[in-house]
Amino acid sequence: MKNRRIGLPFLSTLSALMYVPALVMAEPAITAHAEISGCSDPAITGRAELKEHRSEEGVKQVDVMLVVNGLSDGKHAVHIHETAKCEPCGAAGGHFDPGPYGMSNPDGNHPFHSGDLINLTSKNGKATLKTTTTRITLSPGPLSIFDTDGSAFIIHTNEDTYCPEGVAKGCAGGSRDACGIILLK
Ligand SMILES: [Cu+2]
Repeated sequence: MKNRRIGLPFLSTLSALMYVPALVMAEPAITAHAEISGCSDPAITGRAELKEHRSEEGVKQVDVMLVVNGLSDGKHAVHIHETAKCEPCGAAGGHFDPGPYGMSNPDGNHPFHSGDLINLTSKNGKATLKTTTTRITLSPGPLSIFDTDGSAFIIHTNEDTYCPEGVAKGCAGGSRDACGIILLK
């Protein structure tokens, strides 16, 4: 008589019962957006999308996507500024930087402010930027851009040189071309 492996179905049922997969609780994505408008030029318009997710090690990261039309061709500094106000664009205040260094030295920390991003390059009046930052969060916490007075994007007239010789006038992009208040979706 052929040896029938009757034990196999039982064993596979047992091993399936013993295998308890780790509970992976998918966190709902936190997203935000901003409508971008020119500070004085109504031809400048755009939109920003932000999405917070965690790295494999659990670090909060925020993807930033920006599309802006109507800027002059070339590079433009982009930062998250400290206040959710765009009228006038100066009301957005300085660069978002809630850490202790930013509190004590609001201008001196460039390009290491929490809200410092990278340059946006405009070509034929169209500009897109895709970047990821670990310096801010959308969720509550010490680096949340949704603090008591909110935050806003500022797009500057010139490029961010990242101030290699220390902070000098205009090295972080100079005057302000466009602004957008950041809102949770
Ligand atoms: Cu700025």
